[in-house]
Amino acid sequence: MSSVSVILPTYNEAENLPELVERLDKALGGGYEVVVVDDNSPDGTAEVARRLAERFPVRVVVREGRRGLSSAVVEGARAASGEVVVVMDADLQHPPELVPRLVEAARRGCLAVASRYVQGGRVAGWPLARRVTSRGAVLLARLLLREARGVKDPVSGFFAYRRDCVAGVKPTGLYKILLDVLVQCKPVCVEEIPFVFGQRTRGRSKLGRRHIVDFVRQVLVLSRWRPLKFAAVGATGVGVAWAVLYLLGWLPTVFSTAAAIEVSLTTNYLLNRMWTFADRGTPLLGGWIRYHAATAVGNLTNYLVTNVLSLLGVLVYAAYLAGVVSGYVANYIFSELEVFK
Ligand SMILES: Nc1nc2c(ncn2[C@@H]2O[C@H](COP(=O)(O)OP(=O)(O)O)[C@@H](O)[C@H]2O)c(=O)[nH]1
Ligand SMILES: [Mg+2]
Repeated sequence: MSSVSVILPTYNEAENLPELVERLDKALGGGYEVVVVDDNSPDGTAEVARRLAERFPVRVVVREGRRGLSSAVVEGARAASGEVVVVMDADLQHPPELVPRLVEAARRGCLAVASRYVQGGRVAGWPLARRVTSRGAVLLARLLLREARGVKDPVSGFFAYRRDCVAGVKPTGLYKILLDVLVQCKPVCVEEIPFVFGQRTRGRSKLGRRHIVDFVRQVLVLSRWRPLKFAAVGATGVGVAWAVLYLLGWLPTVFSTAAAIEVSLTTNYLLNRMWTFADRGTPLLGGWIRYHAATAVGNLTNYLVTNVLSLLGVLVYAAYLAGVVSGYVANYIFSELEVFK
């Protein structure tokens, strides 16, 4: 029985595994096991791992006909025996020398995240496009997932936590398993430890465009599709506003538009409160007031766009639709961050 299990998901990492296991052994000394979860790599990674098992406490799990970093990590945690699991890439981009510090924080009951985006952490040698994509991913995760908001690098692939929890996670995406751990395990504390994400010197990255699409889908799933629900509620609000504009057709547009906005704002708020953000327990009146403040920019934009377009001769219903579309994105961001926090 070892108290720490290092989970190494691998796909074509035969060239990196020996150096990694040797450095892990040096860093940890003893009382650990390595669980290699290999998706039947054509380069013979599993064979290399079995040879390493003759000299080190290495176990090998080979999955046939399956791919996916996240599911490999969970299967590794299920096969592991340690109280704490460390999850890391097998390509030496995650320095094994950091593992003892992660383990120490995890033993204290925290989710320990090796972080590229706290003071002292960084990535080495990434082209601008990859930097921007990574920052965008962090931003999206923190905007849509409350559990990720306090974490500077919620999409790191290098972390340590209690095994029982990681083993029970249901992966919602292909490769950002830390997001699942944050949302599904709800750790009481997260400790971020800075590290430099190194460059790959051997083998090649498996990251592709489909992983970006998969990531966006994963964040939407974990957010329980909130942005889409919010948009659906917004669509009902347009119907409500059109009805008000129709009923108040005898009033000047500057007044009927204001009434249409106020009434639909209120129905939108009520629907978002009982559906989109049902889990937040937002107080009825206080939330309604904050919702006014949060949607003020969007509503003002809507009001101006609608009136200007209708002055220019556009049918008021069409003008209103254009106004609503222009305010939607600003509204959503304010609601996430200020109203339903
Ligand atoms: N078991 C398994 N491991 C994978 C899979 N895809 C990637 N990995 C491993 O996950 C780690 C990170 O992958 P990598 O391609 O280096 O991603 P990058 O560092 O973001 O470019 C490496 O150890 C890979 O071998 C997969 O489909 N199955
Ligand atoms: Mg890598």
